[in-house]
Amino acid sequence: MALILHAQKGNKNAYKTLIAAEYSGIKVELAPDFQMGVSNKSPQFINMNPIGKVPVLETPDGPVFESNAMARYVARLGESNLFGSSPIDQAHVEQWIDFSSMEIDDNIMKLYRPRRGFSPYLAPVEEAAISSLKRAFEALNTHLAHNTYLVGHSVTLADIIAACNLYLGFAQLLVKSFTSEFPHVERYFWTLVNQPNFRKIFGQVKQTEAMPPIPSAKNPTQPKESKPTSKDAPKKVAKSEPEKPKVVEAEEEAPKPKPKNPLDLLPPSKMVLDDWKRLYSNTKTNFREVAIKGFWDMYDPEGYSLWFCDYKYNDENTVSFVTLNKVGGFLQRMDLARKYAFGKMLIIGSEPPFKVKGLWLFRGQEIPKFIMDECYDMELYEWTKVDISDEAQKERVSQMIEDFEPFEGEALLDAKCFK
Ligand SMILES: N[C@@H](CCC(=O)N[C@@H](CS)C(=O)NCC(=O)O)C(=O)O
Repeated sequence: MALILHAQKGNKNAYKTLIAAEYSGIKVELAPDFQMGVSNKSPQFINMNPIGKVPVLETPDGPVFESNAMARYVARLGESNLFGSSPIDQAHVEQWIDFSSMEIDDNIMKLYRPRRGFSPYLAPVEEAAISSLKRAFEALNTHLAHNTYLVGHSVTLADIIAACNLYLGFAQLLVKSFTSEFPHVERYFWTLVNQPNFRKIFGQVKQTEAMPPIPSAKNPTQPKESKPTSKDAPKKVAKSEPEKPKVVEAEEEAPKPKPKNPLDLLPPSKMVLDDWKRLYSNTKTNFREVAIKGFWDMYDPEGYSLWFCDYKYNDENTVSFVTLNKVGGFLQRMDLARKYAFGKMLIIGSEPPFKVKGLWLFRGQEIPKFIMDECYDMELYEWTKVDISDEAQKERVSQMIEDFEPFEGEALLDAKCFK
């Protein structure tokens, strides 16, 4: 029998239960016809949660309210390892759940509620919340510099709850100039929200480009919670919804027409990127003579450019699998550039700290702006355009494409290709 989740769509606290359910293999259905401000005021709802707040989870053994408790319940029902495998892991999972609730979510809500008109706006309160949030992000950033996940080597409930709390921040409040001070938090957040079990629930997440304006007396933001509309009508089963950006806290945005990518408007190139990718993939022997020679024969310096990249924080690459995951996440996030790019990323060294260096082929003469704007990893690298009139640079390109070892005198820990 499925558990019934009472919540309006887009409620990030309800997502904690839905994502935990994906990991645990537990069936959860959204209560039909839930209307914020109406359903949660009904006597039946007050019987389930005396404070009348959402979400609430209806189980065969009675209701559970408070979103962290609901997610814990669902995590314990299933077969998953969402609490880790030892008492100390469990303690750390609980530690990070409390940290992300009290140090992150509490401060995010102190920013969110006044900006959205749900509570009065007071500048000193906002300033204090920002400074507490920065303190929490600094601590989180330090932890994540050496850890892919909050606890152990796989997703736990702590990551699910942290991601849901960060989600509201990234989607509605925290612009790039704020989050870029915390590159490991950014990497962590984007890695999580792109995991299939998160993506099913969040859809495609986009970082906000601006803080909501401060509500003024002239232009107050209407508290949406008290004004249910037909738009609040819930979807039947969140788990099987098609993937699309989800709207946080029940707000709809009009779909924008998709502009053409400026790279599609460039003069045609004699180089066909897919032909090169095919040659790269299909060459199993004599790589230098076949693939590398083929690359230089095909390369069109007018239609494409080559770039070296160098990770700026190599001294933090002290753990091999964290470094590999970091590069893997970068390549996943480059998915948006598949039509316009080819890349090689080398993880160099047999001892930590590992160096991460790469070579990228981009359509056009510059690094495409949409990639710079949308893939935050780009800022973590120093980018240098390859001068192909310089034979030494050309040779370096060839070596990077063919995973030449030793590369600049060092062994390769791994080489990853984006094609
Ligand atoms: N600590 C609660 C927070 C619940 C909460 O604040 N819910 C809000 C919506 S996100 C609500 O129901 N507001 C309506 C109200 O205050 O009456 C949890 O994590 O479940």
